[in-house]
Amino acid sequence: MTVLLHRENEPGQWWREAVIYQIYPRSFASSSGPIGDLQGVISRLGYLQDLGVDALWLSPFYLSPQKDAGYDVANYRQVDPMFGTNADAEELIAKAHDHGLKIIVDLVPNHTSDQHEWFQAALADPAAPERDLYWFRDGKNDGEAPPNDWLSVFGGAAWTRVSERSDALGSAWKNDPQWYLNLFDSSQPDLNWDHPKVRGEFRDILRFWLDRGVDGFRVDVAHGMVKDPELPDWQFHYDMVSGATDAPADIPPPPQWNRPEVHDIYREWREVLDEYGDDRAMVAEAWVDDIEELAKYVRHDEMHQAFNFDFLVAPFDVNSYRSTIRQSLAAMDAVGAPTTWVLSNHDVVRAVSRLGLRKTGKGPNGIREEDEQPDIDRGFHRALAAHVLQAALPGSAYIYQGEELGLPEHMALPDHVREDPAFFRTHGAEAGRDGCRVPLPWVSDEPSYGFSTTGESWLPQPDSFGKLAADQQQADANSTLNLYRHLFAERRRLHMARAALYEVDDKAAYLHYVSRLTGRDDVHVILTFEQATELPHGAHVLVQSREFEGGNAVVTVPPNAAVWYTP
Ligand code: TEU
Repeated sequence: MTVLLHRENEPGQWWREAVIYQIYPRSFASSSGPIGDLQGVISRLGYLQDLGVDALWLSPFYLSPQKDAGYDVANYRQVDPMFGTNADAEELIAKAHDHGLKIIVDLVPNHTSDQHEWFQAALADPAAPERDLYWFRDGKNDGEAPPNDWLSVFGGAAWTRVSERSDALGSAWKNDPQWYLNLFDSSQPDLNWDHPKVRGEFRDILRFWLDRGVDGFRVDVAHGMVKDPELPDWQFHYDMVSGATDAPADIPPPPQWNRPEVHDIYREWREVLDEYGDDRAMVAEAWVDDIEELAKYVRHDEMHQAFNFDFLVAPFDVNSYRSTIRQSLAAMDAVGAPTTWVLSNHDVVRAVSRLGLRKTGKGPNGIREEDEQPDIDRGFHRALAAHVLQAALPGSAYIYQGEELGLPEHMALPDHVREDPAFFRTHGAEAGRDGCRVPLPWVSDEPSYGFSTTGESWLPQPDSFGKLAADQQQADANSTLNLYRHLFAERRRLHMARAALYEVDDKAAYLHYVSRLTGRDDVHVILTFEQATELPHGAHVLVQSREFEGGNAVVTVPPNAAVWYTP
């Protein structure tokens, strides 16, 4: 039985079909010392163009004390000297465009850094009007206890007592009864989005970067910005990644996550973007618990895309993948938005390692030597297969830097080099995200594998990076890198992103789809799981995630593999 899951689209705006490559600037390439920078990115634009991606999303490069690797912004209009200058950012935007690449920058509106001038003014004086721009509240029990019981995503309480800060320099600070809200680290105070000044400031920040030519924004914690102003207690378990909660059904929804009022903000922003035409886009990072809720973020007058984390967290099994793909397409089609397909980012264990664990799905927050070690061979094959499927699906595909090299997670980082606040705030119970943020290997026989010109790297790289370095893979026709290049070239040539998608045989132990587009032959896409399957006689293979025998009468696709073919 064949079922239509998604109709063919007319050619549309770039973001409806793009492969978007995430650059984590600290770890991509460095023209200087141990930390990556914008000139490093500029030096590798040719590589990215050759890879065949359409757009780059850069994690934050703004002025920041780097308490959360730049997701703690002290000045939204200034490039941190660690990454370069504003002139470098403008050069990057222009040169990326010359290479045919769009640029998406990260926007972190839920919180600022504690070094932001607003927060510094708020700390300095309990009567400062800047306190209203954040969530300062008197503590309970004469200031001894936090205003409510909320927990930080990174561990511990979500409130910090002003008087405990050594830098709260106002004359009255020692007696300051107030606490401030930080849903993430204490260095990341949450902004008060009910305040018109906050709203106005971010509209201006959007314009600032739009005027410099960026093609869009990735919006951090897009589901967190509005809080119930009553700040009621709420301490049920809420998994930030899956959005799942164990709160009983009769409990009110979370007072801090996914409040309906967030959508008003995105409508305002959409008006700003629309002033610049219909080619600039916003993508929501919103960890919400069902895809219909996610679809609300991409209604016609809100954002353009939302990260599809259901795909990322789906266990690697046929039923989970099948239902996630169906539901994702249905939910996004219902609001006219492209579906996105996300497998990795800078917050989760790399796909090669994650998919090699006994239990697949979202995976742990980091892997250490004493933890279960993945079967890297199996994880590698599954990661390639999942990406080959991903590139075939209609909509927009996200790829995290280094996935195209088949990089594993660094699973032996010594604790003393870790920087993720989640590691510290959980007192080491979670390893945290440093293992997926290790600087990329470019040249196998250079110090830091060619990551930096000085040979330094802010995190140590595992030995396995040597043979995975880009220069080795470039030279090897059968490398992972060349597979990805071929994959993206075929996706583009065959317009897979705008084709109709049919599901064939919803009972099989493997996935089987047909991509259909007026004017070209049907492309069949198969993803196997535990069992091998055979292709029909005479099938012409276009893309395969791993080597298997072709040309014989019977072509067998092994387990954990994906293939595109024409019958
Ligand atoms: O992440 C949102 C988020 O809450 C999770 O991805 C979280 O970081 C994860 O559960 C691990 O603890 C965004 C950014 O992607 C992330 O890098 C930032 O740390 C976070 O917001 C705060 O800005």
